Amino acid sequence: MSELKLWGRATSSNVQKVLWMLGETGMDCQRIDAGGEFGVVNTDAYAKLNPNRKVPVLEDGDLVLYESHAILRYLARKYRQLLPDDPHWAIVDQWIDWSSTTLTPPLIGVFFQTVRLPLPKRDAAVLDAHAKVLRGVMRILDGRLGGHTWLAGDVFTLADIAAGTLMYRYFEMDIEREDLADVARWYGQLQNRPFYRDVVMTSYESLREK
Ligand SMILES: N[C@@H](CCC(=O)N[C@@H](CS)C(=O)NCC(=O)O)C(=O)O
Repeated sequence: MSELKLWGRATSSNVQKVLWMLGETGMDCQRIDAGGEFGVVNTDAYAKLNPNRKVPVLEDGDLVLYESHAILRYLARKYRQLLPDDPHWAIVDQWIDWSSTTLTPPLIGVFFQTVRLPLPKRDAAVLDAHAKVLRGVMRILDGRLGGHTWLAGDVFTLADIAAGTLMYRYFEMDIEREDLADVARWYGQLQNRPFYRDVVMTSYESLREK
């Protein structure tokens, strides 16, 4: 097995998803700081790896891959980890896509309006709009977890990594949160996983723009 190389700063939630998976599965990987305060993404060499100039990027031998969820799926399929047997992987895929399309936009929208942007750049109307959407989305998550131990069913999978990584930001942000018992129970389960604590539950203070 060639050495895995992961480009991306450890404060990026999308990098954290990959680091969490690597930790859960005991895969070795060399991480190289890139993005944010580290730059690198603006170089021509990096654009060849990812023309979007975003992190993470995974290199596995000749393979260069970007998009955090594509990286999770690649590692899971290649190394047969954290993905249940057919046809249940479709449910995992469903919740990974749901995380990208439905959970991430309002949650990161609220994160920008309450953490990342400096006060003069914040907009109360934008915050309200994102917060309103997020409330509905979190109820959907709670409904799903009401009938299932983990997001895709009885076992921990990539779906928990994709959606669960964002829960640290959700629960740490200074916002009103509804009482969602099953989301709270699931978040407790995530916090019991050592790599969640090591990789995801880390300070994001350096992300506050001055
Ligand atoms: N859909 C992409 C999003 C990648 C993305 O937006 N990454 C952010 C960090 S979370 C980034 O690279 N921001 C610019 C930077 O850090 O310089 C993925 O899942 O990998």
